[in-house]
Amino acid sequence: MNIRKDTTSKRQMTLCIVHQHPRVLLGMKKNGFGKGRWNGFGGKVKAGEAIEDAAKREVLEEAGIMVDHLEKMGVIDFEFKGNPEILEVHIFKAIDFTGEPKESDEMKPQWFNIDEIPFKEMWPDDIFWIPLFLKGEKFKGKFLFGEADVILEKELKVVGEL
Ligand code: 6U4
Repeated sequence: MNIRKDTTSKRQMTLCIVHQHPRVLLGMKKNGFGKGRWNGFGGKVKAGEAIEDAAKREVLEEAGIMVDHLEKMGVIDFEFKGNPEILEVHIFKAIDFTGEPKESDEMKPQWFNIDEIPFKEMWPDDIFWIPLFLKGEKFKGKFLFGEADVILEKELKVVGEL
């Protein structure tokens, strides 16, 4: 008998960008995955946790602020060649928050004008989907990364609903 073994698995992650037009709040990742890059706030969804709750928890842990209402803007699968784990990243927009952004062990928050987003110091996929995010469009996508985080394959489409 030939049993096919599917070795890929998906891990749910969150990513939240606070957008108070014309500025966005990003954080410089100080350690771990994506270190040295500006990014939204987020991380792994814990077992049994709702994705939106995970997004709020991560924003509080990493930026020290409480976001109340989140809008899901996109879902992107990130695959790294040779790694069977696919990151299913759920991207949220927050407008209002309480508290003052403050540096944590993981992230250093900073406001950027939307004309000055530091794409060169961000994940290379961000330049494709952040413009959609800023326009309020919802999107779905998939990126395959190779050596040195070079994009080998890219799929991105605007969707009516997620
Ligand atoms: P911990 O749990 O702290 O060990 P770590 O491995 O540091 O986790 P984590 O949890 O901070 O990672 O999550 C990584 C963050 O990076 C998530 O918010 C998802 C996000 N992310 C991953 N790939 C990305 C990509 N290609 N583009 C992007 N964000 C990405 O903009």
